[in-house]
Amino acid sequence: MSVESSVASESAGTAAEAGAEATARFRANKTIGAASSQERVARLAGRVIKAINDAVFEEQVTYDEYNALKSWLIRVGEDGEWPLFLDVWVEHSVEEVANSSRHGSKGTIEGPYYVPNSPARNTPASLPMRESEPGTPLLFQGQITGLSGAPIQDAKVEIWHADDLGFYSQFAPGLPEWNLRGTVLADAEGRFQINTVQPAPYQIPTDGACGQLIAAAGWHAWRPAHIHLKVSAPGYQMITSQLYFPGDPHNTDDIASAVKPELMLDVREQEDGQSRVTTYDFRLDPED
Ligand code: MBD
Ligand code: FE
Repeated sequence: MSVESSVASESAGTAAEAGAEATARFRANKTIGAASSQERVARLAGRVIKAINDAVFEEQVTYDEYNALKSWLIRVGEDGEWPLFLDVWVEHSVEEVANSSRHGSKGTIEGPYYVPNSPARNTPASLPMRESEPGTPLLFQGQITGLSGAPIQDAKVEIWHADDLGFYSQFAPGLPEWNLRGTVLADAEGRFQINTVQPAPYQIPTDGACGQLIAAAGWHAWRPAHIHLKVSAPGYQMITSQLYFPGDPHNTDDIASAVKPELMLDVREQEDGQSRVTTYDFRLDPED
């Protein structure tokens, strides 16, 4: 396939296709830890069930509304959108709880579109991309240190993001497998330089169950443009994060509630007027 035709054939695909892929990825990649104790299961499941029943009484929910909920939940599964639904509306609070005792860089949610084992390259590196990848070229650079600011050896940056049309490789048809996904190995001082293109804002699929809820509630489906990262080094806690671009209209109303002030990039125009550069440093907490 030529570069032109591969750009031209790129499309959103259907919600059910992206959902099926995200569901399969989750099943393949996430190992569920040791089962919780019976007490913990009873406590958590009991609270969630009680919260729903409380809402039924407080809102005087009708049978029509109960059946609408039932058919919608069935559809979430059929569309494979449980990963999307949970990562958009629930993961942000789980992340906040999980990382509340860290002292280093802030993290945020992983979302449904991470793929492990992306192609590894030494810094300075370009992410895998098409020959004429659309979008503004972006040099993303920085340094990975410990809490004291001392450089860390053998650090690496896993990075993945949407393209200039807002599509993720492996979750939208017509894109090369590893497009705009890579693992960059930092130098001996923890410094990295990554050439990529600036991602576009992302609209979650509107033709599936989540889109149906958004339309029915009069919400919007947008996330601000963002770069996903996992930064790690031996002896340190991995940080999962996302970085955002100043001025994006959805920085203040992200549907996934995953923007934090500490995650805003400072993006400069390069002298050529055609490309941009941004520097962001990571401080990793030691393993406990
Ligand atoms: C995304 O790209 C994303 O990052 C999240 C959290 C949810 C849906 C799509
Ligand atoms: Fe994303």
